[in-house]
Amino acid sequence: MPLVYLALGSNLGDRAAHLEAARAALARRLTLRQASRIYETPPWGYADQPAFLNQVLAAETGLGPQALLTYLKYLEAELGRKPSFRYGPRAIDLDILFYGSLVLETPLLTLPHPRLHERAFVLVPLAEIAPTLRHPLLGMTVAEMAARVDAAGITVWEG
Ligand code: PH2
Ligand code: MG
Ligand code: MG
Repeated sequence: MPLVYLALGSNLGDRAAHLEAARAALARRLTLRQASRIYETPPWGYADQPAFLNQVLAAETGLGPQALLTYLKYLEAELGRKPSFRYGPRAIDLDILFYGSLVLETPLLTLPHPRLHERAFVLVPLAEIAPTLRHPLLGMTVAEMAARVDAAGITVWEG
């Protein structure tokens, strides 16, 4: 089964509880293999919103990429996510970063995640659990990508 890497994010309500509920819900359909620590991260893309908690998970799943995406969207709704605007605040965000080394571009899903290499809030936790993972299109490892982004303001969240 392919190893998939998922990004979890929350910046509304009880952020840590949202991440915990997401991990528990994901474990119903995926076998969780690794979890990064939780990081508190400054909002990226749209500054005027609360800080996020972010975490990255590695998991095995029998779900194909599209079925996995559908499942993540279903879980976001089940966990209480309400519609917002692009890069805006959300109770829970579940994104696929990598699906094995699959490269895919469909109207609904692009893999690897098309902006992961720009995002310190993804690369810092990802580098903790998968520093040698190589981006199939960019040729760089996660550690190399993480070294190129500005990680200012990102801290391990101690609860
Ligand atoms: N998610 C976004 C937009 N901006 N910033 C941080 N720090 N963490 C996120 O998870 C995040 C964001 C849209 O998905
Ligand atoms: Mg996102
Ligand atoms: Mg998302």
